[in-house]
Amino acid sequence: MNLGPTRCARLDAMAVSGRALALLLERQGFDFFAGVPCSLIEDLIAVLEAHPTLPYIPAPREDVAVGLAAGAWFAGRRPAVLMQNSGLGTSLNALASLALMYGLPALLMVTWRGHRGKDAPEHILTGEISPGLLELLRIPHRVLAADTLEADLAWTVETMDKAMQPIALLVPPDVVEIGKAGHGAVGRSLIASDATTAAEARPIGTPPVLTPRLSRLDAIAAARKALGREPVIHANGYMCRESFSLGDRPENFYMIGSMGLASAIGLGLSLADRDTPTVVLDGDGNLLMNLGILPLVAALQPRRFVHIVFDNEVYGSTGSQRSITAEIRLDRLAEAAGYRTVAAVTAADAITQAVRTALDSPGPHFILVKVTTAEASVPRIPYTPHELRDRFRASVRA
Ligand SMILES: Cc1ncc(C[n+]2csc(CCOP(=O)(O)OP(=O)(O)O)c2C)c(N)n1
Repeated sequence: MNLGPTRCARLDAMAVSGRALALLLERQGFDFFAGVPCSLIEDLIAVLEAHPTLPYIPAPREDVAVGLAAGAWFAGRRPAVLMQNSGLGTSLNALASLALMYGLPALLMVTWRGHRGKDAPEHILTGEISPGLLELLRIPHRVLAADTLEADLAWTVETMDKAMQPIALLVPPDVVEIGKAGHGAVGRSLIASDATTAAEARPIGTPPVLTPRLSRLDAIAAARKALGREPVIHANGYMCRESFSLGDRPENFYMIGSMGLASAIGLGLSLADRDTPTVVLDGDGNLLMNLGILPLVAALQPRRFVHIVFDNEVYGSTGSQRSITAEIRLDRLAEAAGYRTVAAVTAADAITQAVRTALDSPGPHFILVKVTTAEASVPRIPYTPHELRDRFRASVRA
């Protein structure tokens, strides 16, 4: 196989293919991968997802990936954690008080969104401070480049073994090809090698798998049919853009960062103003990142809280890497946590009806909407973060 840099069609820059990078990582002895996806390394993850021997575990949060890597290292593996630089924030404590404190070697492959100040608003500050964060943590790091790839990886292995701690490689855009590799199965090599697969292990009485019928765009349209002037918090990713394309309203708060926190914002709003119905449009990846919200909602019982999760079983916004929701039912978790009502729907009429019923009755309500992985081609939200803040607050307080 040619391991040299190849031409990247989408970025028109010299870049290494995901396959070549996976091979180099394998040659350096990396044999355990965990992370939360970023589109900058979607091809690498796609190769790992389908790889027969290199397990990739789709972690719900980056700090969980750091924990998984620690466990794998104890078992004799050489682990790598794949994360976007936004995940440095999410995993700061796991890095400081686990990986660094105990001295647990791992490669941190950190994609560098906001590189040189050119990116969407949510990446600018984090992009600027990413090397500084690694310096503050005293994590040795290099910026990965396609033409020094082998040397960079060799340095990483040597340094992590010598220093006995995590070592980071910052991956700017244009270094790894994107959009060429297809996606495989969830952690096939680890999970499928077990005697029992997660699907086979389902307890008797678990409801059948839900078959999605609608795209998320159509499902959002069906949900929105039931809405009046309720505030709606949208989870980050393409969901915002799709909802925006269906018709903008000041009562829509579009999150363009802070993955996982749409439900927390909605809960805060609902607790501060218990009479106004609050709707959260969440994603499966977003909810998995903050699963603790389910018992919190259940414990606090906000009566007008409507939590709708569009579950496409993938991290669609970063290249459709599989999440774990093909294996587990989020509505079952919400039910077990103690939401007052729980529904699971797939058809347009049923979605509209479920939202209507939820808005008209005491909650908290949880509505799981299984959708296909189809993604509409929709424009970016044109507002600045401050504009979004001001118009939303004004609409809530009106
Ligand atoms: C802490 C953190 N890690 C990773 C990302 C990159 N990221 C942005 S959107 C997204 C996927 C969200 O998945 P989901 O909620 O299932 O929505 P979908 O994209 O499928 O609509 C990811 C991984 C991020 N923004 N923040």
